[in-house]
Amino acid sequence: MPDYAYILSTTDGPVGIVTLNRPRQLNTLARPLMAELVDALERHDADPGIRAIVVTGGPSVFAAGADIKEMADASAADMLLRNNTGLWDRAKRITKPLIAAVAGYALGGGCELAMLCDVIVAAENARFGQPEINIGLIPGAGGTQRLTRAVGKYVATDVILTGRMLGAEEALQRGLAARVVPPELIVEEGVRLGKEIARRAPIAVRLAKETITRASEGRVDDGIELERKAFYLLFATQDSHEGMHAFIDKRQPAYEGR
Ligand code: CO8
Repeated sequence: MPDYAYILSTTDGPVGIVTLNRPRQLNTLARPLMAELVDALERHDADPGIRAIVVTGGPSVFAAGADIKEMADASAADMLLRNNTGLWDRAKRITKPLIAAVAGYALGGGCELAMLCDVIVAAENARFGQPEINIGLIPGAGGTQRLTRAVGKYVATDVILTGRMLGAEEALQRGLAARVVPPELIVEEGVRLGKEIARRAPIAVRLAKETITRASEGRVDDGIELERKAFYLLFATQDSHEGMHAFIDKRQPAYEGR
């Protein structure tokens, strides 16, 4: 395994363990961290000795979301060109079961990372949320899609429009988390689940993951992905601002294709 700066990547028997390891920044998902995470996932995925992969931040914090400082001065075009979602797309192509072992905050992109996994084990101190609305944004890495499918439209709307957090018990009740354990046992429980899966026939496990993913995600998020990028990009055009101002000024817009 390469020498990573922001994560740790280890194994325990047939289970790969990737630990986000920037706790002082609450494991914010800055691009370099995401790049390392995806690299480690792909290496475990390619290793025939590995049958399941645990993604965790250890017993205190999972991840407080995308790095707001990295995004604060970005234009729509910057966001599009950075193509950070490309890293998320690569994570989605991992074929082995991903187990999110979540303790502490899993907010914004952190919650989205947990939901990109196939199963979520939560510590009693886990706090799930999509608080982007508080900074004038919406979830950008699948949160509107996956949270809605996990907990239903009405609870997801409550959570996404208010930014409120779900504790571990509520996450369990609502079907977001599959199990709850004390924080000090969170990694152990993730690995235990990984080993349980590892005893099953690998090809059956792989196909089960693929078919469950199809059931829960279908092809909808492909469309949403495209919509999001298109929406961002339009704010970088003169025509969208011309159109909005023309509407407000009650005049015909003069579009120039720029
Ligand atoms: N980005 C950058 N820095 C952060 C973030 C973040 N998301 N969260 C925390 N930090 C920093 C704080 O600025 C602080 O830094 P410093 O010590 O230098 O001042 C340090 O981490 C500790 O944070 P706090 O002092 O705030 O700790 P508290 O215990 O008081 O609060 C909270 C913890 C509640 C987690 C609080 O930090 C918070 O609300 N954080 C922001 C959470 C948030 O809004 N997350 C969503 C971000 S947007 C997003 O995730 C969009 C995903 C889209 C992905 C698209 C991919 C292309």
